[in-house]
Amino acid sequence: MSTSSSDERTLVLIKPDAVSRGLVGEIVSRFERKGLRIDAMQTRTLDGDFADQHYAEHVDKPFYPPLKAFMTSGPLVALVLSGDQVIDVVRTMIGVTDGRKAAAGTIRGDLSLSNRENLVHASDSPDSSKREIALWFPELG
Ligand code: FUP
Repeated sequence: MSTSSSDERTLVLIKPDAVSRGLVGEIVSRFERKGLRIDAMQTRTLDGDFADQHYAEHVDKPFYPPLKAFMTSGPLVALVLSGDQVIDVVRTMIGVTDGRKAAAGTIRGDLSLSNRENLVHASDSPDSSKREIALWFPELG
C-alpha cells in the first residue's frame, strides 16, 4: 500500500454496539478495502473519566449521560487510520450521526437505526484528530 508524507491520521472508535453485534470485521474490512492503513488497533473498555475526556465538547449536553452509559457499557475497538485525506474520507464512509438518516452505502446508513448506538466514531477535523490521537495513543505522538 502506498504512503506519503502528506498522509493524515484519524482516530476511529468501533463502539460497544458494533462489538456486541459482531460487526468489527465488517467495519474494519470496509476501511481496509478503501485502501486506508491501520497504524494502531486496540480493544479497550472505557471508564467514566476517559469517556468525559474523549467527549469533552459534549459533557454538558442533555444527551451525554445516556451516551456515557453506552460508551462505557462494554469493550470497544480504537484504531488510528492513515491515508490521503483520511479525516474527510472516513467521515464520508461512516455517514451522518443518526443511523436512520445516514445514506445507504455508509456504515451507519447500512448498519444502524439509532442516533446514539451508531457503531463508529471518527475525528471530524485535523484539530480533533490531533487531540484524540494524543488522548488514545500518546505513544504515536
Ligand atoms: P458524530 O461526529 O457524527 O459522531 O456526532 P457528534 O459529535 O455530534 O455526537 C457524538 C455522539 O453523541 C454521537 F455519535 C451519538 C451521540 N449523540 C446522541 O446520543 N444524541 C444526539 O442527539 C447527538 C449525538
